[in-house]
Amino acid sequence: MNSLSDNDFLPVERLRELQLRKLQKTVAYEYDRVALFRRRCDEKGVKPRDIETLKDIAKLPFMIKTDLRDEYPLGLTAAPMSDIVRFHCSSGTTGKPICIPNTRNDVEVWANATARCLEMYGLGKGDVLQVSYGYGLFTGGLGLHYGGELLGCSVLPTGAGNTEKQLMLMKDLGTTAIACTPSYFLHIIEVAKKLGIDFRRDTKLRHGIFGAEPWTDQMRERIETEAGITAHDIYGLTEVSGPGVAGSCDHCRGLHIFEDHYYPEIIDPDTLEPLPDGEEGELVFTTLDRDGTPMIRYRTRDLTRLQTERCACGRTIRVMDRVHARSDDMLIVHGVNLFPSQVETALLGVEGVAPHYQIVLTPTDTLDLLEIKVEMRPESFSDNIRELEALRKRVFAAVKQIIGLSPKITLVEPGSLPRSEGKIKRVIDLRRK
Ligand code: DLL
Repeated sequence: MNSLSDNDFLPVERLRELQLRKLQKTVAYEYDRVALFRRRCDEKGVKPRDIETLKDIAKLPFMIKTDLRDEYPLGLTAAPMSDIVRFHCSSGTTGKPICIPNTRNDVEVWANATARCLEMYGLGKGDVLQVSYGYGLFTGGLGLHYGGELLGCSVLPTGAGNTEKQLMLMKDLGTTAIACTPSYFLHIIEVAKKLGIDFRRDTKLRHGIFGAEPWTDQMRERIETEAGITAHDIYGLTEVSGPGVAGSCDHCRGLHIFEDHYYPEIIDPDTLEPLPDGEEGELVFTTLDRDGTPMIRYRTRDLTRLQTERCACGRTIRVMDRVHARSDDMLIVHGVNLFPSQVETALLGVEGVAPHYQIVLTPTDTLDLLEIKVEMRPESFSDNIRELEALRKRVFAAVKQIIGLSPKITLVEPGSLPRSEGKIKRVIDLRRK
């Protein structure tokens, strides 16, 4: 066994002991150094010494994104500024950004988790890893970069964008794995088609490492078939480091959480009570090895479940279901809950349309108007009105069956909806303006 991944296979009791030790240390460290955390603990009447078992974590207060915004830029920093080697920030959609300072140790712990994740996908020395996530304040680029180097891959730091050049380098340098958002990879597939590049014939690409946004199992199959690669899921968030908090494994198709570094809980988002493994709710993380900005019971807003079954790969670290939705992604339309990923699932079952879509919600005097713009595939784009109407009806029926609402379906020309090099924006909700 490779020493990098030893903690993936620890006997469960030893893993829990390790987690408890680290949790106690983190809570004491945070209590000593971060005023907001100390105040909230004092209000709840809990002291670091009250954490005697892992279950006692439930006594601690939660942290939420607003705390990071309110304390922007450095109010939650626990380490001295002289120990900070890097900042990452995430802009969010509204208001102030959040800023996460990392110490050298934080960067190393993060690289360790990301390298283990890549190793789980089957990568190693000899692989050329093209990192096409954005470099900079976003954690995608540098996170995969450091993990890839630690594992011994040859990293090709292209960053996002400039797709034709990406494809040229992919061919010339023999890229075997690409890391980017799934929506950007769909765009890369389109550009490759236009340039007459066949991934199987012209490249050595075998792995795609996709994350930073939700993507469905149907999308995964589509990508695997079109590019002839294995599509792996990678999950993470800026607040607790970045990519590599969890990654998919071929045996379970969920995501193993590197829980010696990131302790997971699932809570009921309404009552905030912890839920047992197996039940779906909001994912909460406590960082166990970070010094710059430790996060204690950070509410991610992501909805998932921790699986109860032991994975056939032998790893003892727990598995969560793939994240298809955030609680704040949920749209309420005519009183019905709608997640964008449901629309993606429906579209991927209809021949003749591409998985590029946009949901537009417009207020009217009566019911809000739900419109879904869907791109046709080049081969089904024609002037034949009857054929187009038949396609529109097929899309309508597939979407209605899954979401239970009757949207206005508008078919649009191939390539006409915006593409993204990073996270894609699928919803335009004009009701919120
Ligand atoms: O997206 C970190 C990352 C970079 C992950 C590259 C994977 C690959 P943030 O910008 O802070 O960080 O956004 C974090 O993105 O809470 C989820 O809602 C969503 N997310 C991230 N990975 C996945 C995934 C990066 N694999 C937020 N599936 C998270 C679904 C994901 N959602």
